[in-house]
Amino acid sequence: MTQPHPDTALLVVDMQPDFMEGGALATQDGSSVISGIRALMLSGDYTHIIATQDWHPPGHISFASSHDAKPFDVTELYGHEQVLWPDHCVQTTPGAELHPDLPWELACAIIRKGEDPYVDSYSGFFNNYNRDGERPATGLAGLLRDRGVKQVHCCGLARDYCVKWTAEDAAAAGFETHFLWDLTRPVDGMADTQVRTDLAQAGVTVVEQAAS
Ligand code: VGL
Ligand code: ZN
Repeated sequence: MTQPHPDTALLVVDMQPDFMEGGALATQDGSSVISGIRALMLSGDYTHIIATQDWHPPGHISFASSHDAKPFDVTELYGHEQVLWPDHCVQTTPGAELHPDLPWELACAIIRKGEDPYVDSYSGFFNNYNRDGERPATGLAGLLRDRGVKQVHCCGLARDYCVKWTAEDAAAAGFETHFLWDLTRPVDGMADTQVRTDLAQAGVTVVEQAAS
């Protein structure tokens, strides 16, 4: 792309130290996507750049420490599978900050998620299921529609959770959705094949190499 595309948005998901090397819930090599994402943000190709930020209160229901459980144990919550995570992205802690090496001044909005103490939230569009069997919206779909966005490009962390759920919800909401594979990193690299299958099923286009 050489011209900015007014109908395309870049969604930069959960680029926070807790998801990078040394962080509480590190992905594989998470910091290695910083330079490519910075380049995309600075490219001028995107009229709309939106960030998401995982932002949990202490004692969040997704934390193993809130249950009698070990990190990465899987349980059921409101009838759906829930992975129990190490404490991560606790509001106002350094690990929850948006990574300082990215140009956040170029983002037009930051969607915080996971603030409800009793509900997890992977996607930038909807929370995970709550006790009423609903997935409350964040308002991101409306924000994008109001700005005339038709296509979204998703990158960030983690490939197999928050970027995947965000991309699937974007496609379901009617946006033409690209998943910038090389600008994502997984919690579980063994899941890559399943992630590709799920994205294809959801109608998301995987772009192998966005960074140049
Ligand atoms: C994420 C697990 C828990 C993510 C957030 O950003 O992918 N994963 N919270
Ligand atoms: Zn989280």
